[in-house]
Amino acid sequence: MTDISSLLVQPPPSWPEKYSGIPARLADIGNQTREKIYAGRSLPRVAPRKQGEELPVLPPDITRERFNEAVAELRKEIGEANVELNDKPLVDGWYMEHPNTHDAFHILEQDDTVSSATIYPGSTEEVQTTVRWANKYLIPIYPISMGRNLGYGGAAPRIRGAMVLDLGKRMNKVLKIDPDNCSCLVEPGVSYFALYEAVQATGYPLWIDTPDLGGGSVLGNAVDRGVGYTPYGDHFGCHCGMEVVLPTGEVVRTGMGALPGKDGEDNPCWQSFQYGYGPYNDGIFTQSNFGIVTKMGFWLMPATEHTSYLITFRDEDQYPQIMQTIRPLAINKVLGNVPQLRHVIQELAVTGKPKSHFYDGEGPIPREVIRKWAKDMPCGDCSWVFYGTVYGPDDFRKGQLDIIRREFGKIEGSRLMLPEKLPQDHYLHSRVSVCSGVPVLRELDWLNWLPNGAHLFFAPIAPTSGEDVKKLFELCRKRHEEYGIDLFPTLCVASRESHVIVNLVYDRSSPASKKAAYDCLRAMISDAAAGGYGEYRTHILFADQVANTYNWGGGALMKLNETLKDALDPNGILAPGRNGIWPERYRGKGYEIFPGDQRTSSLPPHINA
Ligand code: EUG
Repeated sequence: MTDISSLLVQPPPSWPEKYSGIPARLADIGNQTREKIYAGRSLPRVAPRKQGEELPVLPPDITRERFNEAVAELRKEIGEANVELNDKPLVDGWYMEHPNTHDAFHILEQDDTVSSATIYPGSTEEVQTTVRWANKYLIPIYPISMGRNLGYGGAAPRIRGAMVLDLGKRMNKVLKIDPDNCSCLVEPGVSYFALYEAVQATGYPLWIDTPDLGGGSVLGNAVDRGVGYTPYGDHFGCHCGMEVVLPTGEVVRTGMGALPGKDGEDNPCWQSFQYGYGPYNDGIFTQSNFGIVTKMGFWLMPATEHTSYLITFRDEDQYPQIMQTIRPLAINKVLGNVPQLRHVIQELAVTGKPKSHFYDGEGPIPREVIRKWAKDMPCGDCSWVFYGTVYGPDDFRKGQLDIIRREFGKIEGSRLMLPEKLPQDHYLHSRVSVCSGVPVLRELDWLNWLPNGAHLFFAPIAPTSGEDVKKLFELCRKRHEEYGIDLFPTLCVASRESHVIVNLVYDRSSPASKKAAYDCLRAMISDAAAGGYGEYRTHILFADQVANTYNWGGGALMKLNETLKDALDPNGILAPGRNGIWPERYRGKGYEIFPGDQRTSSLPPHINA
C-alpha cells in the first residue's frame, strides 16, 4: 500500500489560485473524495518509466535530432517554459490533479498513449504559431481544453508521442457574461466550477449548465457534444458562436462572429444568433480534428425555481413500461430536464463504499446481495431509480408534478420521493445541485467500487422506447456476464432518444481486469451496431471501431470526413485518428484499431517494433 499520508498533507488545488482547481465551497468534499480514492489505491503514486526506452517517446517518422531542433524552435517562439517535455515518471493522480501526459484511466499499458511533450499556448496567435510550426516539422499535435475527458481517453493523444496542446492552462478567461442576452463567451480553460463562480460573482440571476462532474471544460465538453441536466443540457445545442484556428493556421469566427462589429468590436449578435449566413460550419469542429476551438459562446438560462424528485420502481423487468411512460412526458416537455434512470446497483455505488463492503465473493455482485443492501437504504428494495426535476413557478411545478405522479403511478409499486424526506447525504441532494446548474464532485464516488478504480463509458443512443432499451440492456447484460463485470447502467433521456450510459469500472493494477473491460466494450459496440444502435461518443482507442459502424452507403460519411480532413489539414498534423478520422499521411497504414486485431498497443506493429 502506498503511504497515503504523504499525499494528503496539501489540500487539492483550489480555484482561483489554480484555474483547474476546486472552489472553496467544495474544499471539504474534495479532501474526502481524494482520501477515499487513495485509500483504495495499491498502485504506486509515481510509476517509473519503462526500462530502456529513451524519453520523451517520439512521434512516428521523426528523428530525435530533428525533434530536438523543433522543440528548440517552438520554445524560442512561445517561451521556454511553454513547451514541457514528457520525460518524467507518469502520475495518474486523481480527478482534481489529473495528468496531461497520458490517460489516467489507461486501458492498455499506462505508457501506451503517452505524449512526447506538452505545449502551453497563451493566445489564439500562439495557437496559430504552434500550428504553423507543427506543419513545418510534421509533428502531430493533440489539443485538449482541460484534459478531463475521463472515461473517453482523458488528455491522451491517439498517436503515441504526439504533442499535447494544452489550451486551458494559459487560456482560461471568462471573456464576457451578458445579463441581457443571457450568454457568455469563454476560453478553453474555463471549467464548470470556474464559470459558476464567475456568474455568481456578477450577481446576475443566471444559471450555467453542468454535467455530473464540474471540473471539465465548458468549451471542451461542448466540442465533444457532452450533456448536462438543466433545460440547457444539450451543450452543443446551447452554444452560440466559435473562434477556430484551422490546421493550416488561419483563424475563423463562425455564425455572426464572421461579420466584424463596428470599429473592430466583436459582432454584437455573435452570442445571439447561431447560424450567421451560409453553411453552418460549427458542427464540423465538434468530435473531429478539423480545427482548434479557442473561444466559444454559450447561452445561460435565467434562474428559476426547481424541484428534484426520485421515483423508485419495484421490478427489474418494468423498464420497458417505464420508458413508454417517459417518452410522451419527455417529448411534451412535462419532464423539464434530462432525467436519469439508474439501476439500483448505482445506489450502492454512489455511497462511495467499495464493492468489497457489500460483497466479498468472486465475480459480479449477485442481484440478491444488491437487494439485501437496498432494502435498508432510502430507496428500499427497488430495481430502478428515476431522477427528475421540474422548473418554474410553484403552480407550474405543481401541475407538472401532478401529471408525473399520475403517469408513473400507473406502474405497479412505484414510489415518488422528494428531497425533504431523504437524509442529507442521499444522492438526490447532489441531483438538486446538478439539475439547477450547480457543479459538484459527487459522481466520482462509484470509482471506489474497485481498487485502483478506473472507468470506460459505453454510450449508445436508443430511441426512448421500451423495446429498444430492452434490446440494448440485454446485450449489455449478456456481455457483462460473459466478462464478469458489474453492470452500471444510467439512461440520460434527452427526449426522443436516450443516451444509454454504461460505466465499465475496472482495476488499473490488473491486466485481467483491464482486458475484460476492453474486450467487453469492443463486443458491446459490435453487438449494438448489429442491432442498429451507435455510440454518441467513445474512448480514443475505440474511435475507429465506432466510426466504422456509421458506414451507411458504403462508408459515405467517412469518405466525406476524409475529404474535409485532407482539404483542411493536408499535412495531417491535427489530432490524427481523433474520432476515427485519419489524414492521408496515416490512413491505411495500420494505425486503425478494429475488433479482433488483438492489438496491445495503440501504434501499428511496424512503428512499435
Ligand atoms: C454520463 C453521461 C454521459 C456521458 C458519460 C457519463 C453519466 C454518468 C450523457 O452522457 O457521456 C452517470
